[in-house]
Amino acid sequence: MEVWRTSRRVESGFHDGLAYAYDGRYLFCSGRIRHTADYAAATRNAYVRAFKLLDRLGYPEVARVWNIVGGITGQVATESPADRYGEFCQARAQVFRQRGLTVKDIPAATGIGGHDDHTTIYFLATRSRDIIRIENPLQVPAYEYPERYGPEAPCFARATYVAAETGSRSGDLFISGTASILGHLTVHEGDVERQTRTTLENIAALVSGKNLRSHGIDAELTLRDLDCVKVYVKRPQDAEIVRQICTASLGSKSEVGYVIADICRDDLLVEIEGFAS
Ligand code: 3HB
Repeated sequence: MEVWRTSRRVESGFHDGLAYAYDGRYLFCSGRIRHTADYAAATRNAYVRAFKLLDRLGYPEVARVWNIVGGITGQVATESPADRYGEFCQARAQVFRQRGLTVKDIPAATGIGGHDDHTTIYFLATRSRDIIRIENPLQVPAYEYPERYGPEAPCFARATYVAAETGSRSGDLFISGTASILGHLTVHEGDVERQTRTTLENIAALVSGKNLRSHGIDAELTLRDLDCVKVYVKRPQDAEIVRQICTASLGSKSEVGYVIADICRDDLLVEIEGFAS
């Protein structure tokens, strides 16, 4: 479950099957997609409803999305060659295209396995138009992945930066779910320790001063600056070693949650996301 806290006054409600809350800077909303026969249509419908809500409440820029997909690597229908994640990616890309989003407008995201027969979506959107999409020098942008991973490449940025409002100190950096992928290839198949280290190295490169400056952001971060970290571990028996590696790399005050979940590629054993401000 995603929980985001704010010290500002919050208004909340329900609309068109979505729960929402907003604080003047961010709007958070969530919805659930039942895995009915036409999964792609149900996914498109939920994304369209979420965007309508963002527009209606005046938070049109989506900065960060979580997609918790039950049976993420399982088959959807016997006649479909794509797995559920592949179908999800197709449906999402269609809605993004319809909305006119280009790769310069897409959110940071997580797409991860869930434990029931639903897909749960969470959107964090903002009124600010001052959002920068960040890519990782060590990875091919996900939206350029070759077709062998699925009929439609996953539409998300490696991170997004929402600039500070005037008067406040720094902006907010949302880091997408990151895994042991170099270029577009999974590396260290079957080796959870090396996958965890590569994942952390990927995030370190993403938030480095060199990479942030190349995207026009005057900031320099390390793994120790991350907060609201979530570590998704595929096999329960790997959780302890993953925790040890993460604890040694992350800041001692960072909030870190560990979750057992399937990852979107069968050969990935761990995925890590985070936030910094
Ligand atoms: C996604 O498709 O939104 C996604 C999937 C991941 C990691 C990050 C984002 O495995």
